[in-house]
Amino acid sequence: MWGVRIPASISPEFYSPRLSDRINTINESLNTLNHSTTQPLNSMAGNRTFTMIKPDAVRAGNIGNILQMINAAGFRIVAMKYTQMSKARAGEFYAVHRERPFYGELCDFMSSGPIVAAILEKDNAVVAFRELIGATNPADAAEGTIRKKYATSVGENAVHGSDSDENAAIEGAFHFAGVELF
Ligand code: DAT
Ligand code: MG
Repeated sequence: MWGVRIPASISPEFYSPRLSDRINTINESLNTLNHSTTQPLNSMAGNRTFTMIKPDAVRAGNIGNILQMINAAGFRIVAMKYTQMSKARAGEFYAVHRERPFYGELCDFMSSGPIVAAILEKDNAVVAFRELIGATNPADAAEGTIRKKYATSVGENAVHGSDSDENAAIEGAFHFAGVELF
């Protein structure tokens, strides 16, 4: 185990609020570090991706169907949560698209209801998952893909999938703390 944790039993009022924040940050970092040292070494080797089951698919009752396809395709669930992004959080998540004409619509839609966020593991996860979800526009998506089956339009396209190992790591960390990964 790394470091000496500062016990929560010591009343936070004892410290200044700033110091108390610093202590929380340090304790969280230690949790993450301790947890990350228990992860398999190959967890760094490009075998993880990040996904969201988007609000349209949740509203349509397709969480179970989509998880079944993900499972059948051989992905292991590393982390998962049912949550909702505020418009500001959705804007942050999709900041790379901020100059695109559909950015406002995208942020409204992605914050319009709950999503399922997950980190998935499989060899070559990013590419394998992009294959499983299909093209952005369901009209162009191959037969048997998640978007072909469950997306209704280019904007409301049922699922997100990271487009690179680097973005998978950034997007996973956006939604999950190290201690939530298994
Ligand atoms: P993908 O989700 O396949 O990686 P992207 O990164 O180009 O696609 O775009 C992110 C999301 O933005 C996409 O899933 C849905 C929305 N979007 C993309 N192009 C759009 C368009 N032409 N009109 C409306 N929404 C669009
Ligand atoms: Mg993308």
